Amino acid sequence: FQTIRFILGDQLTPSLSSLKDADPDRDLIVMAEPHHEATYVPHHRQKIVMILSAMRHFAAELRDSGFHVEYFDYQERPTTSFTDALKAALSEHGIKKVIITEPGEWRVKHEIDRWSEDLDISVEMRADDRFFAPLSAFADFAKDRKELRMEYFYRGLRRDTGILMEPDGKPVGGQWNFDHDNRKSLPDDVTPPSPKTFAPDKITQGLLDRVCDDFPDAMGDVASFGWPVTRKDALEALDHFIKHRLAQFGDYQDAMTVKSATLYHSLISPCLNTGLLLPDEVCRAAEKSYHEGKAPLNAVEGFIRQILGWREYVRGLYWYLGPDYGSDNHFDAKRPLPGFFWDGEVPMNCLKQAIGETLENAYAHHIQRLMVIGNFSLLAGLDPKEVCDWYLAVYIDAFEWVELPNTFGMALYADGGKMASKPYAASGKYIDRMSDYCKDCLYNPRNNTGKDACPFNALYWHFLDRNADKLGNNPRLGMPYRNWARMKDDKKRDLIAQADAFLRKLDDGKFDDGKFDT
Ligand code: FAD
Ligand code: DLZ
Ligand code: SF4
Repeated sequence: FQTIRFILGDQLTPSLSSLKDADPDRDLIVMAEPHHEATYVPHHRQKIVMILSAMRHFAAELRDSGFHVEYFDYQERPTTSFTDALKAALSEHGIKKVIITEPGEWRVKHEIDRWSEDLDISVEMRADDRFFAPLSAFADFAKDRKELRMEYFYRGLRRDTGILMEPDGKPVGGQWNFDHDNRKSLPDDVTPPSPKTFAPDKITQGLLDRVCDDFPDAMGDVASFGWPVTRKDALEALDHFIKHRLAQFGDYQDAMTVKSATLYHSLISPCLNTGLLLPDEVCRAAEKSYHEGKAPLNAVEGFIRQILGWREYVRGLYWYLGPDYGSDNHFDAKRPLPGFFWDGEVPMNCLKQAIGETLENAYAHHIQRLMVIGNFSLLAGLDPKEVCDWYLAVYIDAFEWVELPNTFGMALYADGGKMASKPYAASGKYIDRMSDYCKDCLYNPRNNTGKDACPFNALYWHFLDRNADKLGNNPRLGMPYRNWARMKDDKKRDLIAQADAFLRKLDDGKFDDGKFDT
């Protein structure tokens, strides 16, 4: 063999740039399950199983198409790092050249950047073209702009791709954004259909049987595992979503309910992020459903906006802002992550539901991630690094390029507004409006102080008050700051005391019976 084609665990795409001109006679495929990749955060067990199973299936498919694959699995051929695996393959086959597609995080990129010098080989790193926009497009967009907002990047990509565009260059339906239609709570008599799940095959079951013993520091339950692990599964999952869920996706996009952990969401993020599905085919399938009259525009635009808009935008932002993005701490938030993030034992029902479902399924939908867990972390002043590491560990779809901007930038505003124009801070009244969580909670979302007051309410004002120097001039927060200024002093004092009492209990680890005195 003349060249190694090194394939990473989130690069499971036959049309990958590093595979484009690969020849089974000349090129050796190398894939690895290094110890470090499974342990740099205590990943959810379902995440480890999904990635390793999908990798093993992909390797088998490459072998079926004639390639020789050197596969360093963690059981039979254990390695510590990608470098370690590459070294073994290089010396076994006497090869001096490696081709690889750029990885999904700075940490791995820095590791690969050392290969040429440290191993005395030639390394060709190719662009990852499985996105709509090359990285240079984001740099062009960012040039001369004061604010890097998603909406304008998204509109540019709508024009470039023609997705949901009229021939005259106008957006289909005459408007770019249907968000105002997409904020319904779920009516009592509506029950979302179950998502498509996939019974574990032999490869997946073998991993499920071993994961608890072999990765003792990993977290989360394995019982509910039903994730796609092959391209075939992924296409079925997409088809099922388009047929059975897309039409309601828009209406209930921001809703939360104890009745369903997934509502009408697509659950395709792990497939997109590992390369089992490509964003273009997903958006085109949704667009087709609209043109065939099977799903309304608010649903289809809302769904496409997540992929062509948010997903492309956060990827551009991650690479544009450089490897130090994630080291700021705009609000100087220092509170350690409470223990209930790891066991879901918390009396606040919204957190119990969102964290509990996360631990059970390695999944929570966007509004749970943003407006329940993220909102709590923001208001309670949790340390951004600890929060980001938690998100990177627990979600089936968590790779740093997408996890970090969402958590650090969008949910925590720890970047001081590089991503979001204001913090996504909200009181319990928002959660009550968008969910049925409060009905079964010890607390009352309408009360701000007193024993049964929803903790989010006082925390919301505490957050605004303690950060008034950093947020007071933000025009998008004019209204709440005016309300705060108009409030009577004794009411303000009560709210601050209520929040302080809650935070003291949190710090003392006593937040387990759900009762506290002001
Ligand atoms: P759907 O609601 O069906 O959306 C369709 C697709 O759109 C998703 O599969 C995803 O690929 C894309 N998408 C939606 N929202 C976003 C977004 N904000 N950024 C990027 N892509 C988006 N998404 C990840 O893929 N990995 C993460 O690690 C991740 N961490 C997050 C952390 C926080 C704090 C927040 C608020 C959001 C995070 N998201 C992350 C975005 C979003 O919550 C998930 O993509 C979504 O919940 C995945 O479920 P789904 O496939 O059912 O999504
Ligand atoms: C997250 C992860 C895990 C758990 N395991 C592997 C693995 O065994 N092999 C692999 O190539 N990648 C794995 N990954 C993904 C990497 O940590 C990392 O996010 C990607 O390589 C970035 O492109
Ligand atoms: Fe969450 Fe407050 Fe509602 Fe309880 S009352 S579920 S803590 S928002």
